[in-house]
Amino acid sequence: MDSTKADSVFRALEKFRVEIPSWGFANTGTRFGKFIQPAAATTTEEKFSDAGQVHQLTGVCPTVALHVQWDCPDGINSTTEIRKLASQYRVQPGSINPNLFQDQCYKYGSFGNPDKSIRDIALQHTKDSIEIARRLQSRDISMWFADGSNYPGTANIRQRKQWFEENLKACHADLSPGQRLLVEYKPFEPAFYHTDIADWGMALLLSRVAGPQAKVLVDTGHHYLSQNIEQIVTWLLSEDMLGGFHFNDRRYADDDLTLGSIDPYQVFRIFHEILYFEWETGKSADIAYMIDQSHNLKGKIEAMIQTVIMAQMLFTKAAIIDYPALALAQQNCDLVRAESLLQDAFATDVRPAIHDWRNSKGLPKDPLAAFGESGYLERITKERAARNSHNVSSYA
Ligand code: RM4
Ligand code: MN
Ligand code: MN
Repeated sequence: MDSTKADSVFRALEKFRVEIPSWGFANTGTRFGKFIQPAAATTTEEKFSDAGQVHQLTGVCPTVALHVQWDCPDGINSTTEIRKLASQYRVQPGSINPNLFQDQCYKYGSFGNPDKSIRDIALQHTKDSIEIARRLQSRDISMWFADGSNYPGTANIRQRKQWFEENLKACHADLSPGQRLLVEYKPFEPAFYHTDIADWGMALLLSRVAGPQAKVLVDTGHHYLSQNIEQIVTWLLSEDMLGGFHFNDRRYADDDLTLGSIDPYQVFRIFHEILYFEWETGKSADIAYMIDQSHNLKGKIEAMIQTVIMAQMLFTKAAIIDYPALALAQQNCDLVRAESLLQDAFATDVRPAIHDWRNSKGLPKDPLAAFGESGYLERITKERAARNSHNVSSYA
């Protein structure tokens, strides 16, 4: 790799940060059951500790996403404890995720529930989550809804849309000036006939109705298989409506596999569109990169580190695309040249430059190997094995 490209890799790594999810360290499973890992985190403290390890070894994960129900058992009152954990483990609270799907009252939906008293409970929980975010100085409140229906004719879809609009507007009114409401979409699961926010268009419309601080969140696993995700990304960028990502990979549905494990070129194409936008417009895209994956069988911390390494690799590969040449090739309809510019960048081995960057930051050249040698896994396995030997009931 020539030195100009190596410089581009360095510059890209300087600005690339990715948030890791607390629930990625917990025992999770499939709808058929859970396989317990002896080293998995069960308390919020353990999740912070594990996230701190990932950040210490990679240097690029300074924040951890929290799910209110799983990580803030005392609601707003949990924030004192969380602040303590954040300073102890040197990783800050990141996006706050209200949980509008696990309580029994949400059996028939949250914001879309025909029962107003349930919609109000969901609204109050979201307002509490906004307050939690405020106290933790978290910018983003990430809204994912399990709302939907399983059989044709069973839900008034139009009416539910209106209820969503009302509640989202009410949430938006509660935001502090710097905060954002991120609206995530998902085409199916857990509902199998309709989902209230099924795609990016619905998320976009609802965000616009909610207010200017609402943006769309793209979870890479939340699309039909042949969907062109990077096109969605470019459209949202051009509308200034792309707020964040939940990165993961999948082969079939919302598989939540480690990033780039199935289709690294897909992630590269997404990064390419973002960086191309920045190059062309001179604006920097204000996007929260977050990981949303759950590892049933892979070691939790190793899987997270693996994803972070992969994300850095794919981001830097995109960062070395020759954009002036690409713009010219596109203008001239020079198809092979244009496509080759992407393919050449993707085929470039960026790892030596990434190693140099890590070296320059005093970080281990190979974070996975460093983790293996650290003894951390052996220690937590001993400490946590007994508690993990009996099943845990909450999802994460
Ligand atoms: C959903 C969605 C949300 C995540 C939950 C746990 O499928 O991806 O972002 O918070 O899972
Ligand atoms: Mn998600
Ligand atoms: Mn998901």
